[in-house]
Amino acid sequence: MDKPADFGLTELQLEIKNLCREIGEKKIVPVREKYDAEGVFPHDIVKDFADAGLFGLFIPEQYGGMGGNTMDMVIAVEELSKYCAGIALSLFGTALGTLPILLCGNDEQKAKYLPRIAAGEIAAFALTEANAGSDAAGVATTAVKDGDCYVLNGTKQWITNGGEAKIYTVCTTTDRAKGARGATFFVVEDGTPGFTYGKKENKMGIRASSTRELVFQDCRVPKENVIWGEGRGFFVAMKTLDRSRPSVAAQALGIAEGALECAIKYSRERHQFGQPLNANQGYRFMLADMAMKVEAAKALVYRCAQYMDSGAKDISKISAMAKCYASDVAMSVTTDAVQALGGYGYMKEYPVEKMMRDAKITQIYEGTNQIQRDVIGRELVKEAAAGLI
Ligand code: COS
Repeated sequence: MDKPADFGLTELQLEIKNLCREIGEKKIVPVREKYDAEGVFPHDIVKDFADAGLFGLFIPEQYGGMGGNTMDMVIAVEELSKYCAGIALSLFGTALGTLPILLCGNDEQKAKYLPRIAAGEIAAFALTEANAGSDAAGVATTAVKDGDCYVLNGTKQWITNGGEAKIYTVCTTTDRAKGARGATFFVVEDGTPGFTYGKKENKMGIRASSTRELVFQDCRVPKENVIWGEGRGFFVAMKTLDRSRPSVAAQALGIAEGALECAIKYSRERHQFGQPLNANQGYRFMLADMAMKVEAAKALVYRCAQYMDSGAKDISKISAMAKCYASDVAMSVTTDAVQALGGYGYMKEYPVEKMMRDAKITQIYEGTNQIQRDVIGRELVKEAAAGLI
């Protein structure tokens, strides 16, 4: 079912895959049910990720990482998400929090923060607020210049790795009247006076991941922590999301593959009417539909990663396509996997009900799938206007 060689993966990528499989089977599977039930952040497994060098996957070698190749990250996230999408999120939520520094930070910021992250320090990306989610330019957290600092006031909502991260990249507005052109990104470290944590969310899925409010009350942040410059925050966010969405796509793909594998195994074991379930043509049709969707999603997600790694700049459309398609597939395949296991699928003794709950968020976060379709549509219109279609 899983033939990585078909996609021309390098030796290193196959090694990453095997390493993640080993961590998944030995470390994640024994705890995933408990962490999901109790909503426990996986500190022990994050340490395993760090010891295995996985936090270096998205960091260039000069800052202590392994290179920062999108395909390497996709392989790792896909494999880990087969076992637990919530635990895998601690890793690529950190990549998301790192991307503003990586893509738009200056040399000093990169030298200061990237080696720490490569060594296993958790990072988080803070864009969303009560009234700014899909409307990324609607951010109301203010940053007002005061001498050598900016003073931040406001609340960020639903922040992945919130409360667990040491390094936060935070979108504010320095001039609300300017909308998208008034947004400014900062690096804010855990422990900065005036920066505290608010409500921890009780979620449907990805329950081993921490999702929490960040509260800024007269929080003074040095001007050196501005990323890319005042008024460029919206562009920092857009560039970041274009780069990070393939990880959500890989998470969704991994969830779907995990669910399909579970359904196929179950269909051999469970007997009804004197034969295994998979002896029924109607049942096989369902498995076939699931497998086709997974294969198509995999081709798109890998194509997206390879396109990004080719150095291409026009990545918004393919990134949105991969995220949108793979997450729709994850929702559909996990729902069918629950159906394929029947009553057992609905019970917690099999992992497919968790996979179905975990899949749902992939259609929502890092831009809802309605936003992804909007991004794809806008790019098509632009391409047509430029005579490319
Ligand atoms: N890369 C670089 N620049 C981009 C860009 C991208 N991917 N997308 C938009 N821009 C630029 C536009 O070209 C425009 O620049 P000009 O003013 O020079 O023309 C500027 O940014 C504003 O763009 P636009 O007018 O399209 O902004 P909108 O407010 O209409 O929003 C969407 C555009 C919907 C695409 C944006 O708000 C978005 O991505 N929303 C979803 C955010 C999200 O994912 N939230 C989830 C929580 S974060 S985990």
